[in-house]
Amino acid sequence: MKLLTSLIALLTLGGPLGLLFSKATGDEVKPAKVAAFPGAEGYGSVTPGGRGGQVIAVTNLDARGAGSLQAACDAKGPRIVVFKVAGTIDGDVKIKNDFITIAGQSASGDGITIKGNLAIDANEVVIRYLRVRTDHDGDALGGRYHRNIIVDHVSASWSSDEVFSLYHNENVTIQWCMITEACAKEDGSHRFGGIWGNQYGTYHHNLFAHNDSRNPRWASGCGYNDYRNNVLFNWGYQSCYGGEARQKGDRRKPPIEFSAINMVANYYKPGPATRNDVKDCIASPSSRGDDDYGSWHVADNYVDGSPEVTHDNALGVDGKTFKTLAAPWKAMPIHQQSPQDAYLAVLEHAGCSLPRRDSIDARISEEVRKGVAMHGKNGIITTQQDVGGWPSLQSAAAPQDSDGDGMPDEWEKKYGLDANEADDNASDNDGDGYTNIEEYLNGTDPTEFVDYTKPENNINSLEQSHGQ
Ligand SMILES: [Ca+2]
Ligand SMILES: [Ca+2]
Ligand SMILES: [Ca+2]
Ligand SMILES: [Ca+2]
Repeated sequence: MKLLTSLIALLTLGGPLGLLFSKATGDEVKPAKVAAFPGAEGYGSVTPGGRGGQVIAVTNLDARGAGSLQAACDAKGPRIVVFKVAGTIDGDVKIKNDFITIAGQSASGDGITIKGNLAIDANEVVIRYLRVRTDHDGDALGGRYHRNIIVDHVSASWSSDEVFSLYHNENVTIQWCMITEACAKEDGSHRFGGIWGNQYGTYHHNLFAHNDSRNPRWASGCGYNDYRNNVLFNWGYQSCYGGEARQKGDRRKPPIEFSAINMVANYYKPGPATRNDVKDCIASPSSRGDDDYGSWHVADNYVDGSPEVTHDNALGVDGKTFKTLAAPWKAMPIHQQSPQDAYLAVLEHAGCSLPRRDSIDARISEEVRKGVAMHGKNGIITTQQDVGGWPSLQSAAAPQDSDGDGMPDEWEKKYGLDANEADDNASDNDGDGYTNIEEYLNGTDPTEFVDYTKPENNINSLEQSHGQ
């Protein structure tokens, strides 16, 4: 065990300012000076997204064509996508080009929902404050074989497979997301939360609710993954499993042939759909043979209704087909809370909470709080209509932005920028690492230098009460 721990320490060249060595590509990945945005934590926070690039406004809810979200995704080069509309986009969205920031928090009214799938098929991706509620087959949100991706405050629901799968990528963070209400295939199977597991992955303050299984399923050969302060409510027949050492037919070069998984300080709350025999199961590590065991560190998790497992998490890890990591592998730190504090913060803030939550997320967070399920069979649904389908979202006028640089007139005037010149959005007037447009999107002051490399300053500036 000591040898393994030392090996992991050697391989983990982490830390926000450290160099990450990308084993799959042989490239050195130099993290950006500051995190993707204030409050971005873990391995995906190294990406600059669309920083310094053009600002593209989404001006309609069309599935494609000029002014659509898809057109903004199709543009090449670094780009920051802002929204001048709110409502539901009826169609799939695919990100194929690298270096993009999608800032859903810039929408007015009730914000943005994609009624379809969102595919991440690119590197250097920042996605914030968006909903993906799919209306057809496949995962609501998915992506594989890419690098440097952070998904923050995204609500994903419904699907015929997994709701939200992001695995076999490198340097990924999934934080403050809601992964809920997997629907069924016609045969009633595959009401799944998600497949997660990336070579260096951070997952914190997410909510899984009303999914039969895969909450999450750790991918085979998923590499180093750190899962903390997440909340799981009302799983059906299985909570979390997977994490085998190897993926058969692994397409990564070279393949990743181990899984090292920290699951620490998460909050488990069984609900009315949770089968009796899995109510106190934190995870069931999987293996396809004696040489296929993953390594797991499971500690400090709270299991509602089971003081025994809460006291001794080992009792909540099923089976013998895994190795125990006596200590967690040394991951990039997050602002970690107790499971109880994380539970409260997640219920208040997770998902697409800006510009405001929709009725689906508001209902689900109340169901979690009360420990009830109002729809489907004990909360496990078959179709979107079981929960009333897509809520109608109110739009509202976007603030006046005369020069079209993404920063409203009023805001530019307040901070001494030029509301009639569009060349001032990509500069960093106070030299703190965030460009002026980012300061607008992050709700920070473009004239005030803040040292964001200090962990105490790396907090979400849009929702102060994250309990951090
Ligand atoms: Ca402007
Ligand atoms: Ca301007
Ligand atoms: Ca700045
Ligand atoms: Ca600033």
